[in-house]
Amino acid sequence: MKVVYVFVLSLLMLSAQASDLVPTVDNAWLRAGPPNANMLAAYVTLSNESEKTITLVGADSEAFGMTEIHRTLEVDGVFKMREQKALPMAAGESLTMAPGGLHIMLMMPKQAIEIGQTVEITLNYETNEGESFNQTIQFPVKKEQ
Ligand SMILES: [Cu+2]
Repeated sequence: MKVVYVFVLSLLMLSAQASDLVPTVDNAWLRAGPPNANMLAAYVTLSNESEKTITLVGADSEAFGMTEIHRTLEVDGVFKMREQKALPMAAGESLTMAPGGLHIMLMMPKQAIEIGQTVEITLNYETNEGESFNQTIQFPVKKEQ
C-alpha cells in the first residue's frame, strides 16, 4: 500500500513539474488554404516563463497525416523550407512562428479544414535534463491573423 502511495505521489509531482514548464501561448492560428490544399501552416507565439531551457522537438495533429516544424529561408533568392528538429527557448525567451518564418507544417489533411473550425495540435518539448512533455493547443482556422 505504501509503495502505491509513493508511486502516485511521485506521478503527481512529475505532472506538477511539467505543468510549470509549459510555455504560454499567444496568437495561435491556422492559415486557411484553398479547397483541397494538401499542405497548410499554423502559427503561434510561445513564451518560456519557466527557469529552464525548453526545446520544441516536434508536433502532431490527428487531423493530418504528417506534421513538422519548419523554417522558411531564402537561399540565393529562392525560398526553401527546412525542418527544425530542435528549437530551444532559454528561460524567459519566446519563439514566434509567423508567415515567412517558423511555422507548423501540416501535411496530408484527413478532412476538409475550413474557416471557423478549430484544429488541435500537440507540441512536443524536452528539457536539457531529459524531461519530455506535450502541450495541446487549439488553432482557429482563419484567412489572416
Ligand atoms: Cu513548411
